[in-house]
Amino acid sequence: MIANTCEPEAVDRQQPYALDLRERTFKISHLQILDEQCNLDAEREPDLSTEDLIRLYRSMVLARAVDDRMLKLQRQGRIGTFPLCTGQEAASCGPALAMTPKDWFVGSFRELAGRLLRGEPIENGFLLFNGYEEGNVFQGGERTLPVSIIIAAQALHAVGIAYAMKIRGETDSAVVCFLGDGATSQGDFHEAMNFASVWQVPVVFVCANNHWAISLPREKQTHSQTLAQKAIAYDMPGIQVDGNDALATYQATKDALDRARAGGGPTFIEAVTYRLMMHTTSDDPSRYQLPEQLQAWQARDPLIRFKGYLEAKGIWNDEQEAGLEAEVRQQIDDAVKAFEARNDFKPDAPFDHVFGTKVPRIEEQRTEFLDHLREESTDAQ
Ligand SMILES: Cc1ncc(C[n+]2csc(CCOP(=O)(O)OP(=O)(O)O)c2C)c(N)n1
Ligand SMILES: [Mg+2]
Repeated sequence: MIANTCEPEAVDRQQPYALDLRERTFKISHLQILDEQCNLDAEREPDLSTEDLIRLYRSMVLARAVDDRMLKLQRQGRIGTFPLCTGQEAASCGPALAMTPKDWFVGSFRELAGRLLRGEPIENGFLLFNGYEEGNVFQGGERTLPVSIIIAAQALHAVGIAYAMKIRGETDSAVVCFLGDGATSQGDFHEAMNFASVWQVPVVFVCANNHWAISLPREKQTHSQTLAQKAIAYDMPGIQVDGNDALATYQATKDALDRARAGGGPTFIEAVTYRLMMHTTSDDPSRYQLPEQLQAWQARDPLIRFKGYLEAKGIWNDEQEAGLEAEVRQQIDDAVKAFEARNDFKPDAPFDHVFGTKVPRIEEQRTEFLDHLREESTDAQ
């Protein structure tokens, strides 16, 4: 039950005037369908086909394996620095499964699992984190926006797209905007939430509260007890889900998308999860993270519990697991091979995209940059 305090009756004229009258008159609901011991809330179990359930599991397993391989490649100097998604697979895969190809996927940089489920090729991640523009492009991905590195900027893009859809009268699609806990401290986030609500646009915010913004813990990010309650000030539903429970992230997003498409306006979902690895390969979490906290969250691993659920349903077994592992390994090997066979890297590509046409000042900078690279490589020889 969500009781918003923004109703006119929130103002109680009978109360004596006092600055410290801050009664908490709202409650935040929390959705969990499959807990960490694989106990299922059968009443809330989503009506998903075996095919969809396996697709969901497959994407989570694939993302975990891609993360692992990319980390090895990065340590060998074969790709650049990148953000890891291990532990957070359910927070993007459940929502991605709830979306149709007509919905817009507006992400940050930690939704590899959801992107793979949506059909993005594995190679894209290798390309993107090695400076190739093409890492953001894929066949059928016209409604998947590029990875946003600028924290919370994508929330404005999401609301802008949703506003355009409302003006065009598109009622068969909506926007899902992914962001992190740290993003809720950015001005862009609040502007996006405000306009989403004022314009009542079809957008669903999925905020992965992974407890960290690099090394800053969630407790130092905001004084609010939950991130979900931030929605109350904008008069939109704000709920919390177990972000490691793929059934819950799927169901909450599906409900919010149905509501958005029916003209019900925006929703904010806080998916409570945990970043099990480093922020990016440039980070060392052992400098700031308590080992006990990490261990507690390892036990809540989204993959382990989902596999247990599939097994209990009788639609998954050890043989299928071994087959999936081999298939995933092969897929990743092929993607690495294809990526490493490329020799078309264009270091000055960013200069192509500053303006639509060539501008003399930018071209001067391009020449200067390429000269500098040449000098550096001559020095190195
Ligand atoms: C506007 C902006 N400020 C700072 C940064 C540097 N930065 C990169 S990731 C990050 C933390 C983001 O935390 P959160 O939103 O919780 O996402 P997470 O990394 O945990 O997925 C910061 C501060 C940035 N990319 N953009
Ligand atoms: Mg975070």
